[in-house]
Amino acid sequence: MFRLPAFSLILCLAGSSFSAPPADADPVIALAGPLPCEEILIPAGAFLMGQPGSEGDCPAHEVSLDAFYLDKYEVTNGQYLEFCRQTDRALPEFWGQDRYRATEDNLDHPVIGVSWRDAQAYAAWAGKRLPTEAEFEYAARAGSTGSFAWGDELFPANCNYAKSGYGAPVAVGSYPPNAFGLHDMAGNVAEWVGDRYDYDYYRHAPALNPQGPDRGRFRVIRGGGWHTGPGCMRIYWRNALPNNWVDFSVGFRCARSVDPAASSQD
Ligand SMILES: [Ca+2]
Repeated sequence: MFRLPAFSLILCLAGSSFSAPPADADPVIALAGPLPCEEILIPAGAFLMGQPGSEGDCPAHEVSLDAFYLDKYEVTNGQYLEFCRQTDRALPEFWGQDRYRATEDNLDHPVIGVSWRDAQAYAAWAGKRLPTEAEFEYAARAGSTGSFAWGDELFPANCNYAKSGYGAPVAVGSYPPNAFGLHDMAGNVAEWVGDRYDYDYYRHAPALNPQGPDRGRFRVIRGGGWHTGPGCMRIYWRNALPNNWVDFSVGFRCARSVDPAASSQD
């Protein structure tokens, strides 16, 4: 079982600048709750979201965010399976298929085959929420202004994508973390975020804590997956799927507001 005794060990990063944690800091916290989970406190700050140009991930625009917590890893098969057992929820699509590592022998691999509604339900059960699209990009950048968290070039050793040679998800945390200590923000599985999708949203998005459009059946996915090409690994890349879609390359991770009153998602 994955239950933890009721404790909360907080060794977190304080501050409001856009800077990575110092090398000797341990920003990971272990939570009391339905499952053990490691989170990282992402400091408040401002960043340039998107890229210059005229596509859907344009224009680059300044966004300011409050501090928030973000899961260090993608939600795993083991965590999602426990959620299904405790809530009588149906198992994910593709469950039992080893080619997607969606079996009880792969509990440390990311869950796939879950819809946005499934992801949102899991997050609510865990006392969390999905990250906003802006939170995801800010956390994925971890201070980087390049196309990737590690610079401007992509190599198979950087993350699990179509050219990495696995042809399947790998255990979460198999690749190095970014400067915030987050793993797999690029690759392994693409990740649902909370926002609805609008191709032109960046042209009129608010500068402070944007939450996405008010209407729309499509939800944003971020980060690219094991099945997708190098373009989807770019830090500003965005795409969207219907909220009831399930995919063998899409999972999620959870976020949590520092101020609980700031959380709302529907
Ligand atoms: Ca990912």
